[in-house]
Amino acid sequence: MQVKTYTTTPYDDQKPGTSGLRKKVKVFQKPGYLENFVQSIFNSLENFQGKTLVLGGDGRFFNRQAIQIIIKMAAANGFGELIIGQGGLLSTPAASNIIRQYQAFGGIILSASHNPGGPDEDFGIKYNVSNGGPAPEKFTDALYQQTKVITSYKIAELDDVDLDSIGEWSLEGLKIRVIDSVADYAQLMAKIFDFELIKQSIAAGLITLRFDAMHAITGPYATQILEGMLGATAGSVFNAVPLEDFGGGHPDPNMAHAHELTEIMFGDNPPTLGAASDGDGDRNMIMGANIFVTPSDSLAIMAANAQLIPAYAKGISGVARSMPTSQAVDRVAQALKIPCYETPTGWKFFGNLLDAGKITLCGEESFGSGSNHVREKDGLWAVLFWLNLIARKRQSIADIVLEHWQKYGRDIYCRHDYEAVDTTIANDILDFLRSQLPNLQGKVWGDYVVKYADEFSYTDPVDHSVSSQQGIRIGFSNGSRIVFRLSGTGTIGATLRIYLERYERDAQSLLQDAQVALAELSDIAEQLCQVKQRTGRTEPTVIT
Ligand code: VG1
Ligand code: CO
Repeated sequence: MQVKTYTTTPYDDQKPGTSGLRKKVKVFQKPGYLENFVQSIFNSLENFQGKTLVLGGDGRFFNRQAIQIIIKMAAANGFGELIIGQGGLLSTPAASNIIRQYQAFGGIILSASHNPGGPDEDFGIKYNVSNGGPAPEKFTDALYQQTKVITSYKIAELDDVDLDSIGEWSLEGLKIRVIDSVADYAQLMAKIFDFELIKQSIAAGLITLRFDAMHAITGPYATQILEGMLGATAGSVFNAVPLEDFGGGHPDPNMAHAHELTEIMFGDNPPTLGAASDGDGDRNMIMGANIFVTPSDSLAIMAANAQLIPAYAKGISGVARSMPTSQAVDRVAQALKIPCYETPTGWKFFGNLLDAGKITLCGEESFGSGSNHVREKDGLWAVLFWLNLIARKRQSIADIVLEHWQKYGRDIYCRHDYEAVDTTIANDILDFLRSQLPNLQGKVWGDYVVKYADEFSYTDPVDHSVSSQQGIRIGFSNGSRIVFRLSGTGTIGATLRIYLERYERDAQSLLQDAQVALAELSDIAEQLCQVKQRTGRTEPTVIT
């Protein structure tokens, strides 16, 4: 194999964020930019000669070009086998499954997830390790160091690979397999859930559904599973064809961006279940007729009912949630007498807990939930979980949620995002918040008395690694919380996320409107961080 070595100079902005490196496509197209990062990944790895690498992406603009480059670099660096999703497509959970199922050394996933795609929008790349999960911080830190000192990268002189034909080829000692992107994942889902029961319920007209694939990667997966295997009416899955620019939208499953679905679910004759997923298929939004289930509640309800799902029928060992996620699942864990872990934001922090068997289910407020079946969050898995649940319980989603609140109380929850804030202003806001922490305890605003105020730091219970500065937490004596943190996935300026949460036990007040119920906390948050005052904005960019 002819290998060429190119000299290069480092870029200083290749620090991976919450989920890999995300930049504008134009940045990734700069000479050597993608190559530097990929070579730095390989430079951070050891003992991968002759081993297998999985490759796939969410199909956004630049996916195909990037895959061809990575194939040649992986070959030049000594991988022995590449497993690639047909068309260069793999959803993030499917890629995680392929790494595990084929016992690959690791995988490179090309995605900027919920960020928009297209020539002027975002691209992303991340490395997953052999358990199928995102590389831990120790690895991404080492990788960042590599990007700062890189001097050359290697490319094998090979022809482009035909990504569209399923099959196996040998190219000068390198094995290349292009596989069906959906088949293995669909089989895994059929093993976890009671497909027969869901199918019967759909056939009997007890369950109707709509799934908004948002022109992103889950289109083919959802069509094959929901319509093909489970018999949902043709057209139940809409916006089902993946487009390089996601049809110009944000492929982010929340009521702000999945408005088509939201209109259906709050319109006349809504189906039993409405759901949407994101750019790379790892997020989910669950809706019932006239109701939106917050991701934090969804996780809690899944944990409380897990024994109704075949794969979890013997019980769950524990649960975990990211720190800003509401405490709803904590209450379930307490009732089930199982541990509940609080981790920093990002799926990479769940990997060790899952590997060690300490948890079975985990989730984040940002529309992510998952289990030990893979090492990524999994959008369609959550949809199938809810389908299985309503088929078993024969209840509407609204009834399931209300029953849950009646038993555990409701953690009324909402997130306010201020996007594209000037980076200096955003950092000043965080510094300003930090400066107040020592003096906040005992401070009173009406019914809200500050119980604790700190900056979240996490010690991994398995490898004891410490991750500090993971968000500012203000906890109140009535169980309410405000959390502030800066996003690690944005590509323009900084995004300030404010997470608001209030616990309600009173049966008469369970059905309140979240915005109304959280108005006072929102005012307190503004007094604490002054984002409106400092940016001149009058409201958040997105409320989810
Ligand atoms: C966001 C979410 C976080 C999620 C991450 C990746 O990160 O808040 O919960 O794990 O996106 O999700 P941040 O740093 O912007 O808050 V995805 O679907 O982009 O892979
Ligand atoms: Co995603």
